[in-house]
Amino acid sequence: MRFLLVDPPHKIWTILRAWVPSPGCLQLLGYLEREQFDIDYMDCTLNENPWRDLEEKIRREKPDVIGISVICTAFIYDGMNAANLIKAVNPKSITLMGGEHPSFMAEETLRDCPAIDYVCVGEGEVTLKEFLGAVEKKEDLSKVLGLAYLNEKGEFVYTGDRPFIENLDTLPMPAYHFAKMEHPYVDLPSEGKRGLVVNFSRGCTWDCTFCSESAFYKRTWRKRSPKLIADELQLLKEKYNRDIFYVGDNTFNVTREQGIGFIEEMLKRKTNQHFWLQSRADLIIRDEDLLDGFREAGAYQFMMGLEYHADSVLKDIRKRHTVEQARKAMELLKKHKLMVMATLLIGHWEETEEDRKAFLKFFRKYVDHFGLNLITPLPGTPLFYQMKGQGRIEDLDYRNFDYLHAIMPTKEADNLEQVNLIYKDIMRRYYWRPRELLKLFSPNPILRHHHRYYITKVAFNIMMHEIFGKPMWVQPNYQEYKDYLVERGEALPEKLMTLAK
Ligand code: B12
Ligand code: SF4
Repeated sequence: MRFLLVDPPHKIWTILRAWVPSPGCLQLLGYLEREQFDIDYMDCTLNENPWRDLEEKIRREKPDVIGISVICTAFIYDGMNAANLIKAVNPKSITLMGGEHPSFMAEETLRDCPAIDYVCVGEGEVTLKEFLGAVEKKEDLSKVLGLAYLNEKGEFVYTGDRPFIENLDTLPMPAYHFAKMEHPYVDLPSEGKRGLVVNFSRGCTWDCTFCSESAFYKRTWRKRSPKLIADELQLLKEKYNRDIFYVGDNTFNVTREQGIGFIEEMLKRKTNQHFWLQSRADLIIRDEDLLDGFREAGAYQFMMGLEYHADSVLKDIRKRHTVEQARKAMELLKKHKLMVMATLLIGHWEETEEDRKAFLKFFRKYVDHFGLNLITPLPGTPLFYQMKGQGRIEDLDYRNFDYLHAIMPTKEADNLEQVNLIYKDIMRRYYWRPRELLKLFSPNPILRHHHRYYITKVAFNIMMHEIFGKPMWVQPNYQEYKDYLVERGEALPEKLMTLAK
């Protein structure tokens, strides 16, 4: 029985133009390979003609089961379109979708897209293994935990929660050999070196209201041991020539021991690799004595979700740290020569222009990388249910749930377009300052490179879009599914055209 895992054609991240394989997919492949399943992988973002190549592959190889990965809410329609295309080409293929959004919205996903046979709810490895085993042996799928589907009567069935894998060290290494690591597109632009996104832990023990991660992992945190992390990084250096990484772990150093272990291992290995890690303000303060060690071990930047400059908002979103702690953490990182990347959330209900002035004043003093986002009620999060209950969600087109589009109005800006303009205005006010432009000549090579890249590529593109209406950048091989169907003319059933979102 042949299984194909598909990362459907979708836009890559315009802001960073990070074009990297999904760590979750590679982890699933590594697991299934160890279990000796007959598997294949297609990261459609890398294909010259993503939809056509997917169609041809299905027609040619007719995999028995096709898994579709959807890691962002914003990609759900891409996943549905892939399922529609797969079923149109080979109705016998069984389709199974996994990832955060379909997990939270399993019933809605199944009802909206009949081409999806099953949804894997939650962590994928064990569910997928049991699912494939049961399909192969024609066993009862209702016994496989973590599955959702519609039965013959059209009723929604959920087989029950799949327990989390207790020890992540029992997982094999992600199957990098399935990814096209040498493909010129596979990159995370940084300092002119070829980068990658990696992931070494799952979840987070805090409970910020907007966070889909702590909701998905039910406020738990599990991690790989520092030795295995270092083994993986060493492999990435030696076999794939990767020296710079965005470590996607929500909160890298939930425990001090994890930080200490990482520092010790990386200092021992001397691989001379560089890392952008994620943490929280309170943990940076707790681990002040480790910051030099982190730097020596290769960390060049900490990204923290500092969100806002007012304690009332931090309390409202349950950030569980204060503005004073945010300031202190930024100062400490500077003191220890680590760059500060702050992810920030604007668009709060009570927000006024005065607040935005104070917001800019507070953050621009310290921040090297300004990760400005619009607060977004991601399905599955407490914020989603809260906002839904209050009738504040005005846009339910999931394509826009990428933190860059307004989904909710504020008390003052009562239409979404106004909120979008506010976002653009803050970006302009932050980036077009002499101090920010000076970073183009910073002695810090990473900061200098990032700013040159950002200003010449991203900011310039946004400016041209706004002034001259030039299209926003998307990767050259990106194609909307609808456009593909038009290009294909009669070859696909007409019904598909109406399904294409
Ligand atoms: C890697 C990553 C990226 C990479 C994408 C790489 C890629 N090719 O997909 C980059 C850096 C480019 C990126 C960008 C963005 N990302 Co991102 N990213 C992550 C990150 C850090 C790690 C994901 C990961 O690998 N996790 C580890 C694996 C093990 O978990 P997993 O992917 O969920 O997979 C498991 C299950 O979901 C399931 N599963 C998944 N797929 C499938 C398929 C099948 C068939 C089955 C059975 C199971 C299954 O099994 C897996 C193993 O257990 C997460 C945060 C996090 N720590 O998870 C955010 C995250 C996924 N990103 C997010 C977002 C919003 C974005 C952006 C839209 C913008 C932004 N502001 O960050 C952009 C735009 C994306 C784009 N246009 O490309 C959100 C998504 C939230 C949501 N519900 O929409 C997350 C959760 C972070 C967050 N909370 O903000 N991202
Ligand atoms: S600290 Fe970060 S990862 Fe943890 S719940 Fe809050 S936003 Fe999510």
